[in-house]
Amino acid sequence: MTRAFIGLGSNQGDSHELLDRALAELAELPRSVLVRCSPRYWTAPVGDADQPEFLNAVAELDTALEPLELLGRMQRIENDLGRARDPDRRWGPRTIDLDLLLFGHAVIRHADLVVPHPRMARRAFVLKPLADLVPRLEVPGLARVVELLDALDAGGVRCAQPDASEKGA
Ligand code: A4P
Ligand code: MG
Repeated sequence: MTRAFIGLGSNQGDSHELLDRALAELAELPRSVLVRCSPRYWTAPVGDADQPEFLNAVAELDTALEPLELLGRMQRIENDLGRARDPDRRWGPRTIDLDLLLFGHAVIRHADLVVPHPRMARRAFVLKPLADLVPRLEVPGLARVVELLDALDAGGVRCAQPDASEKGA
């Protein structure tokens, strides 16, 4: 089994519900075990600022799937959950986005899959939830998760655990 980390993001529809459904589908993947999920965070949009905040989290999955097979399964989950792609707006709003952040210690440079995820080191919305799970994990070729996070401004990232105060707001 290889330990993989998957970033989840949503800023369209009921984002908590969509993350719940994505996690339920990850838990059903063959030859895989969904180990745990990080806390969730509301995060300021990165790349294309003119869109709603995202709900972000990171899931830890033990899997015997090959990386490209896992990516294909993740893309099917995105499609199941109503992901529509706008070719003119690469970083625009989405119901659900699943990114393969890390796949064990693998470094993958394939036309359809780059791991570690090429933009993760500069994204607090990825590194904050990842640091909640594995702060001392070494990102291949870079540094420890917590070291990468410390180098960023994490101001646009706030805890979003669904609790009484949020529901009553
Ligand atoms: N691909 C290559 N490597 C990977 C990988 N490690 N994981 C390829 C997933 N996919 C990978 O992805 C485009 C192509 O990337 C795929 O065909 C796959 O073969 P996509 O999911 O279709 O498109 P996308 O997600 O819209 O594009 P991209 O460039 O992956 O965007 P990002 O980097 O995922 O950024 N701001 C906040 N606050 N929170 C967010 O979650 N997300 C984005 C999307 C922008 N801004 C955000 C957030
Ligand atoms: Mg993506």
